Amino acid sequence: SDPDLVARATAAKAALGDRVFVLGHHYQRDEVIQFADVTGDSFKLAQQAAARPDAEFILFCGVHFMAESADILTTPDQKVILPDLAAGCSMADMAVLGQVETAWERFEDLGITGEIVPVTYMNSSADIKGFVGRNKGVVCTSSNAKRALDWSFEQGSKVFFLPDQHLGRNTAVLEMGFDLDDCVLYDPHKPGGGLTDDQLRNARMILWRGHCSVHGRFTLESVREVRERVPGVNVLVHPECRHEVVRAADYVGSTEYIIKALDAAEPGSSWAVGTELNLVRRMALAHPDKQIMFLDRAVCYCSTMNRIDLPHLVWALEELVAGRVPNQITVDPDTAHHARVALDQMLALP
Ligand code: CIZ
Ligand code: SF4
Repeated sequence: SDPDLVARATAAKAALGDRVFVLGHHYQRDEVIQFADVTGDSFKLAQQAAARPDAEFILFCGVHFMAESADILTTPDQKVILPDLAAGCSMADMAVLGQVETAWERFEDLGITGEIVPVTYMNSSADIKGFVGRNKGVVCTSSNAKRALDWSFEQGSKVFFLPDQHLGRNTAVLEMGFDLDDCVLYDPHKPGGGLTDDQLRNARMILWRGHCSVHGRFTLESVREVRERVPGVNVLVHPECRHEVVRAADYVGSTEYIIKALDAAEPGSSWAVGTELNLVRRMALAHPDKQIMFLDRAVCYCSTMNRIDLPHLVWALEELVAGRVPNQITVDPDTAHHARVALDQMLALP
């Protein structure tokens, strides 16, 4: 990275000292990660933000929904900053509150809301988490999705899973023994979600039609191709991948799981990893004694994660040094309260 920008970021961060705490998501660029005080997946970063009540500024190098979660979990005096406001998440954007409320009204008309527990993946807007909190549901991450579903099926007989259809389906079918037929796909762009009344009445999992634009691009063909090319390869994927990809893989798990698996892998072993490219490249560099490769060379970075680059980081830090607060992310108190209820329910899962 540009030595001048590195020097400016270093100087600005030193000038701010403990007033600023820089969080870096694993999918961030190396040029940004080098300035992170802590790295993690979205869940770990939310916890880390909450564990730093003395830091005046939480500089969040990640995407918008993560900065919102940090704002919800930190004190009112702390300011959460996202270095580029255009760093959104295409998956989170696939579930807009108005659409979700329309779906819920449909369920109400059918008289089934009493049996439905809404569950939202961490990768969703604060509005959606607030909706879930208001309706006695729970937030989940890719590492506790099964526990969240187990709890939900103790509360009701159906789950309305937002916004990632793949995480919902993979967890229900591969970890809980559901049939594919137990899951239906609610499409917010079709009248009535594209589902009949009977389909909704009979379903155990109502999956929202959302997906990750990075993980959703890995295909069964990617898995076949790498197995042919690299004999003995271990295929390791994130549960945001399509069902058939996860089924064909050898290992599936969250970002933190993937990192631990690669750290613990035998020297000389080969790994084809189906997750974001910045992370896979960093893991390959960290383990030159293992053959760590990307599951499909046609899939690339998360473009919104990559919006946070060194120039944006330098700008945000220098604004803070100058006494201004750039790009603050705030969640309105009512939404934050209900979102917090759903997040706390997750933290209380057995
Ligand atoms: O796909 C993502 O953005 C993930 C896995 C985020 C996270 O850290 O949970
Ligand atoms: Fe969203 Fe996928 Fe990017 Fe994660 S990798 S921030 S889920 S688009």
